Amino acid sequence: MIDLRSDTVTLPTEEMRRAMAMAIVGDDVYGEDPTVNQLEQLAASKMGKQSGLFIPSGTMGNLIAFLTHCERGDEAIMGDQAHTFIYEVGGVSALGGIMVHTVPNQLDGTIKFSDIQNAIRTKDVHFPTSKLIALENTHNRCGGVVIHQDFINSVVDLAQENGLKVHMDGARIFNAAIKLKIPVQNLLIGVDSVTFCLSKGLGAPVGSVLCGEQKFINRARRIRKQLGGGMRQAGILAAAGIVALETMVDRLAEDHHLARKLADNLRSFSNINIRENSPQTNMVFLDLIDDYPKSSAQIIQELKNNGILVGTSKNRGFRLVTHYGITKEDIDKVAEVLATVLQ
Ligand code: TLP
Repeated sequence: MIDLRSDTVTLPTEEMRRAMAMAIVGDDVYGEDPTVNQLEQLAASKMGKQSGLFIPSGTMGNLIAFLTHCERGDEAIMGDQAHTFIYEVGGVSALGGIMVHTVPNQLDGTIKFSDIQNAIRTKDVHFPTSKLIALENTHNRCGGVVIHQDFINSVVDLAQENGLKVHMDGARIFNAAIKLKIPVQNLLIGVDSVTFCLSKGLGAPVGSVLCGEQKFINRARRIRKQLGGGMRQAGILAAAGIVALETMVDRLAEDHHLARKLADNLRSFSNINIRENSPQTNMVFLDLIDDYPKSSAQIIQELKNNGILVGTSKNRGFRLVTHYGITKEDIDKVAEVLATVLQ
């Protein structure tokens, strides 16, 4: 199968498997797993933060960040296309009693400055307290688009002026940094916390790291335990994460190149439109034109019959994600099969 549903489907490299087999481990709930400690330090230094915390998933990383920044009844501001709003099962509200205050995401993944400004509550006995602004980079639903430093800086300034914190859902922040050809920490200046994923384009089998100031991470560690996310000999997993950070970041450029190639191959097809802003990184979004007779479910099935898996997006759209394990030949085959299926 050529699996373009997500970069979450990547399989660990040989080097990761060897590192996992050889990892020196201990009980991480006691802080005694040297490999986890090494991963957390490495991750924090790459993000330009004081400390890191190894977490089973990106979803739990975002949840822990929200629970650490906010108390019950506090409000978190985020885009209406944010992963934290749409794809995290309402966890921050269900488990944290946190109010989600959405503002429209623009097509480029940003949010209008005035919309954020207007969403911040004044002090009034009737209102919830605004505590947090959450951003996402790259922005998944907006097309895997890159959020630039100037926008992030302006949000950080606004947050600081109003006593709010900023959390970055940086599940794919390395894709953004590679695309912009800048150190990842430049995208996180003044940002209070960031979650990034080891188990997407970086290819590790499991895990994300939450980074921030030491005091924040100390509190986050307690919340991870409260949620049942305290892992024991987790160095087996962290070992793959270290290999991911050391060997898999630069190659993300290949995924971006293949996504661009795929989009270029499909651009002349008359039954689909490549979505505006796509692809900037490793995601190609496309939509069936309105009067095309086949349903998206039908297309997905026909592609599957030909050994190709793609994801759905919105009503009549698809998401095709390039990643480690996808080759130039695969991309050519996808274009060839789509040409037949879309006739
Ligand atoms: N996203 C998944 C699905 O949940 C949609 C995917 O296939 O893209 N933040 C962002 C921006 C993400 O895209 C994801 C995963 C997460 C957080 C959550 O990561 P995990 O899957 O580790 O919980």
